[in-house]
Amino acid sequence: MTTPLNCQNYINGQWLNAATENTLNSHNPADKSEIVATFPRSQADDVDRAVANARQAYRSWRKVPAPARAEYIFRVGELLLQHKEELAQLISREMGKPLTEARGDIQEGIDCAFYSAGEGRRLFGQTTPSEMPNKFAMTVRMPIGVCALITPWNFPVAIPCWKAMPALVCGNTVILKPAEDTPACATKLIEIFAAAGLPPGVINLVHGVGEEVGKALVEHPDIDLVSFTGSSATGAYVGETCGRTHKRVCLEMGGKNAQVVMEDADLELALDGALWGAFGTTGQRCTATSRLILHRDIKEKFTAMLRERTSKLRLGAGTELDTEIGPIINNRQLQRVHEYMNIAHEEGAKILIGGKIATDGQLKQGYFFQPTILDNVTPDMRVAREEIFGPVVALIEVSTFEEAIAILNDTKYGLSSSIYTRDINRAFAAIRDIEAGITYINGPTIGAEVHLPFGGVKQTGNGHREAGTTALDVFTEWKSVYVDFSGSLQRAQIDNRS
Ligand code: UN1
Repeated sequence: MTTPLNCQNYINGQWLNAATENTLNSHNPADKSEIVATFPRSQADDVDRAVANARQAYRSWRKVPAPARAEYIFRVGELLLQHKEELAQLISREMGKPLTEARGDIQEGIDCAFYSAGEGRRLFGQTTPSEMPNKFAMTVRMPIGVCALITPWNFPVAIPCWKAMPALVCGNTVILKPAEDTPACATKLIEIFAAAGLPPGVINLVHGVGEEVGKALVEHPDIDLVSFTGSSATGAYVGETCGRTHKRVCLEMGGKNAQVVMEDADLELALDGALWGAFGTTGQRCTATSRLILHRDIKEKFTAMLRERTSKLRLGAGTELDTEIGPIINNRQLQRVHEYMNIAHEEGAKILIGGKIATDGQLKQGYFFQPTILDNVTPDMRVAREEIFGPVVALIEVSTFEEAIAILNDTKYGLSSSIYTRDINRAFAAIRDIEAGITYINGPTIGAEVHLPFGGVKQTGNGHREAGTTALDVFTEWKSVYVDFSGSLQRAQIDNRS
């Protein structure tokens, strides 16, 4: 057992304890007796200090040429590559995901670094003709100011990266408030940003709990933008508060993603997709496959195939090489997932496999839940409507393509979606008719790439998209610029009309 990492806040280029000196611990979810890190339980005073420094730093950072700002982010990408293995070990230990997935988490951060940094030499605006003679018109992107980034534990490196990197390249300064479950991952990540030489105050880290640090940031009068990924309930509070206090806000919230398997699908391929989509990262992705919508002609066969493969999945600590399914992040989440089994049972669904807290051998040291398939699920059941965020997939039978799409869309969320079919016409009809921010054809619901927009429709988001060039729309505002070189007053809409 390694000694716990002593995490601190990072404010104005300095590592500091919280003003009150109160601390909290993070644990290894595969072995609850192991404390991974101790971190400050910061309060509003610490937030004030971070905001004041980020504001001060913003005054000069916004004037650093964007290609020069991007140089720092290229360096962060190189450092992440160098430290990939040790960071992956830490992610597996603190968050629980298997090492291969932990490497993927960091790789997503690396991809984001190189992609966002490339934007330093683009950040394109437009030029357009003026309606008046001897007048020039263009648009430029302007940074927004001080951004609060509130991030979840499930992608402790990728998500902070895909928020912070474009924010910084665009000329904003940032304060990261990471999830309470993964403070060590956030600390190591910010150490890397610091090692890249970013000027003091440009990136800051304030540890603590949502109700204290998150709240203080969201309500702070000197924060200009909040970017939040997390639950819909918290997102509603963040959105409401930002509306009241006139902040820019980008929200990424829940999902109830479905994979459709039509009767003409390649069933082996659909099976690989379903297993990865439903049980990858122990179902703890916003993009996880939570519903499998199966055509009745293949339902029985596919269900048997799925059950067989599910029964062979190996649970264990993420740090062990043969682990396929890691633990659930904490006891609260474990109990929540478990509670859904009662709900499923009461509503008439059948637990085909799994459904229990896993306690065999070493597993009882951690928060493990058996990969679970719920059968006989109907679209009105809670297990078909609510985000569970665990290794649980609900099977819903349909008779037609139209019914499949209608059920897929019958949710308040709209993040990711998938359909397996060999029929090109159905594939394109699905692309047109599915209500989601992401649609995969013959691929699982998880696995978004950083250069495409990421986000969802309906109650999953608030109209923004992170990643891709759309991240620039989150972290900049447009300015329209008119340059009149005629030397006289020219009244638009008037002087050019008779
Ligand atoms: C999330 O779960 O919030 O598409 C992010 C995916 C990953 C990102 C998931 N690239 O599954």
